[in-house]
Amino acid sequence: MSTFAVKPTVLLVAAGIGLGAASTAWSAESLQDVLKRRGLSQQDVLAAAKTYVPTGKRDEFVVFSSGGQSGQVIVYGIPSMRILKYIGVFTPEPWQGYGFDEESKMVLRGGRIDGRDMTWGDTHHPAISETNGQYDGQFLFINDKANPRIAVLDLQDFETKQIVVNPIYKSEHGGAFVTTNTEYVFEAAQYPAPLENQKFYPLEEMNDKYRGGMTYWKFDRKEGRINVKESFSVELPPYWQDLSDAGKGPSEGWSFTNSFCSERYVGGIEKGRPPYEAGCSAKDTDYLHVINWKKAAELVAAGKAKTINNHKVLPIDVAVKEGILFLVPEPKSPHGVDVTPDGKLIIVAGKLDTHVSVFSFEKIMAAIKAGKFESKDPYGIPIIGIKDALDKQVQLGLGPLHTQYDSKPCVAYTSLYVDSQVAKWDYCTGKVLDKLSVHYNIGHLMTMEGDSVSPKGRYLVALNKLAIDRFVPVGPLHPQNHQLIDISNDKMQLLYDMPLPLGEPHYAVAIEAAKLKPGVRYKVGTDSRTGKLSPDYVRAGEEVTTKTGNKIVVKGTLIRSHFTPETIEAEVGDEITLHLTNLERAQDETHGFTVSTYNVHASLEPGKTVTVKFKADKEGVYPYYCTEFCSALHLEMMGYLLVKPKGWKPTKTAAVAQAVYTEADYKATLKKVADTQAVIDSVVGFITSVNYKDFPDVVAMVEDATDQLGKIPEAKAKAEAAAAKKDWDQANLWAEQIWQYQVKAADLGLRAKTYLEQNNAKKVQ
Ligand code: RUQ
Ligand code: CUA
Repeated sequence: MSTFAVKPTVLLVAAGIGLGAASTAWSAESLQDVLKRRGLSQQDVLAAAKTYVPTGKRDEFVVFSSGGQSGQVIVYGIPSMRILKYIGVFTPEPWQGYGFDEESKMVLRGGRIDGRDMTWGDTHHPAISETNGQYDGQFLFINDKANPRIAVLDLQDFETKQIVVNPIYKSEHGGAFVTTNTEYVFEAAQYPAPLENQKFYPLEEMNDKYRGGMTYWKFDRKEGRINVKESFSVELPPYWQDLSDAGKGPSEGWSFTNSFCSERYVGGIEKGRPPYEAGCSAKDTDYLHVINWKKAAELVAAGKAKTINNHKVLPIDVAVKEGILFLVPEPKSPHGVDVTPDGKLIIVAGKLDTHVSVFSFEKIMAAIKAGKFESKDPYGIPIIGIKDALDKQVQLGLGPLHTQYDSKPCVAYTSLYVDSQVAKWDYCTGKVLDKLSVHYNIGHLMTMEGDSVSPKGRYLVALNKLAIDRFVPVGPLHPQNHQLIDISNDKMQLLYDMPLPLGEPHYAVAIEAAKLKPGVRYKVGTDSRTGKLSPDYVRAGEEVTTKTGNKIVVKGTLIRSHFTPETIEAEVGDEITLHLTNLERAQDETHGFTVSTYNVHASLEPGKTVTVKFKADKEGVYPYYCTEFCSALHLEMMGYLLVKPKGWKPTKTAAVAQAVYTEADYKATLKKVADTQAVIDSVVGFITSVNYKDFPDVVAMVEDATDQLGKIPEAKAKAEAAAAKKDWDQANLWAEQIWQYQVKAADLGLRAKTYLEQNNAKKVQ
C-alpha cells in the first residue's frame, strides 16, 4: 500500500481509540449535571437551544452590521451570532488585500477627498437593495459619517465595488437608505457648512451661507454602480438633518428626513457662550423634512437645478415654488424616522421626549392639498401644523430613538436609550405591549428585514452602546454588545450577548439567508473590482515575464502548491508589476500573495486575477510566498525576488545545491507513483459511477484534479529523459513532481467523494 493510502487508516484508528475513551466521560455527565456545574437556569438552556446551530447547519438570517470606526462591514448569522466576515469598505483590510492590490486601491481611490487618501471611515447605516420594497439580496450600501461617502457592495462576492464622495457636504449622517426599487440611495447632511468646496464663511453667516441637504444617489442596477452624473441633491436649510426613510406603498415617491438644531444655534464655550448641546435642544420641536423625490428628479431633469461643485442641486426656493418640500414640527430633539411597512405612517422618536410621534402620510398629503399650513420657516418652506399631521403620540419611556417592525401587523419595537429598554407597542391602538431591559443604553435596534414592506419577525437585535459589565474585562475600551432577542412570542426573551470588537456598530440590517446567492468562485481571470475579465490574466502555460527599460511585468499563475514563476530577477530601482491569476476552481482554494518587506498583499480566491505593484528600491533577496494555508505543501508555495545591485554580473557559476539521489531512489519514487495512481483510479471510479455532474462544486473539483493530472505527462517525459542519461537527481525530482500532482488530484478527488457521499449522489449505470 502506498504511504498515501496508509496514513488515513492510521489516523482513523487513532481517532477511534480517542473517541471511545471520551464518550465514556461524556455519558457520565447528564444535562442536569452540566446545569448544576455551570450554574445555568432552565431559562438559560432554553435561550441556548434557541441560538445553538449545530455543526453543518446554517443560520436562518444574515446580518450586515456597520463596523463603526473600522470603516468596515461586519457580517454575522442569526440566531447563532457567529461572525462570518469583515468586509473592507472605507479602510484598507489586509486579509482581503483591500488597499494592498491595485484593483482595490482603485476602489479606495474613488473615496479620496480633496486629493487626499482617506484611510479611515465611520460606517453607520447599511441598507440592502430592494425590489418592490422587499430585500432582494443583491447589493449593500453603507455610508461614512466622518467623510461623507457612500459605498456600494456587491453581494455576489461580498466585495466593495464603488465609493462615491458627497460633492457638497462636509459631514453626513442619514445614509444609506434606499427607495423601494433601489432607484436612489439617500444621503442626508448632518452639520451645516457652506456647500461650495473649500469655501470659508464665518459662523455669524450661518443662516445665509451654511446649508444642509438631501442627496439622492442614482443607482444603476445593471451596472451595479451609482451613476454620479444622474445623482442630485435638494438644498435644505442649515438645520441638522439626521436620519431618513423612503416612502413605500401610498407614500412611494416621497422621502422623510428628520432634523435637530433647527435653532441654528452657534456655540462657543471659549467665548462664554453656552455649548451647542444647550442651544441645539432649546426649542420644543424641530422639523421633519417631507420631500417628493420623484418630482425633484423630474425638476432636475428639466434643468431647474443649479450646479455646485459639479453636482446638481435643487435650490430651496425652486423646491418650495414647485411644491415638493414641506416641514412638519416634531418633538423633541428628534431622532429616527421609520416608515411603517404599509407606508401609511411615519414614526419619529424624540431623544428628549418620552413619546414617539406617529405621523399620518394621508393627513400630511391632505394638508398639502388643501394648502393648509401654519406658517413658513425663515427660508419660505411651508410648515404643516403638527396636529394636522399627527395620527397619535404614544408614551414609551425615556430617550426613544429608533423603531423597527414585526411581521405581525401594527407591532413595533422602539429603542429607549436612557431607560436601556426595548419597548414593544402597537402603533394602531397606541398600547404598550411589553418592555425588556437590555445592557446597556441601546442605540439602534433591528428586526429581520425590519425596514422592508414585509418584515419577517422572529428575532430582534439590540445594538447597545455600552457593555459595561457584560464581558470579561479587556481594558478601558469595551467591546460593543449586540443582544439577540426572541420576539416570536408575546413576551420578548433575551437570548444572547455578542461582543463586537471592531468599532461602534451603529446600525445593521438582516436578510433571510436563503435570499443570498453569492458565488464561490470567479470565472478564471476576473478582476473582481470591475467584474470584468482582467486584460492581464494568463492561463497555465502562458506565464510570461517581460522587462522594458526598468519596468518588469510578470503575468503569473497560482495553483496548489506553486507560483509560476518561482524566481523574479530585478535590479535596484526596477518597477515591478505582477498580474497573478489563481487557476483553482475548487471551492475555498484561496491563495494569498506577499513579497516580504515590500508592503504588498493580495488575496486570490479561485479564478481571481489580482495586480500587485511596487518599486524594487532596495537590494536584497526577498522571498514571496502564499499567505493562505492552502494545501499540505503550502509552505513550499514560494519564490524569490532577487534584487541585484545595478550592473551586477555573476562572478562564478555556482550550481544550485542539490541532494544526491540514486537509481534506487528513483525506482522507489516510481513505485510510490504507481501505488498512488491506484488510489486515484478507485476514487475516479467512484465519482464517475454517480451523478457527479449534477453537483457544480464537484465538477469544479474534478476540473481542478484533471488539471493537476494533465501536467503529469510533461513531468514524466522529463523524468524519463533524465533517467535515460542516468541523471538520477533530475529523474527522481521529476518523479517526485509527478507524485505532487497526484497527491493534489487525490486530495481533490477524496473531497469530491466525501461531498458526493454526504449529498446522497445517485448511482448511474
Ligand atoms: S443614528 S449616531 Cu443611526 Cu441613532 Cu447614527
Ligand atoms: Cu497557496 Cu498557501
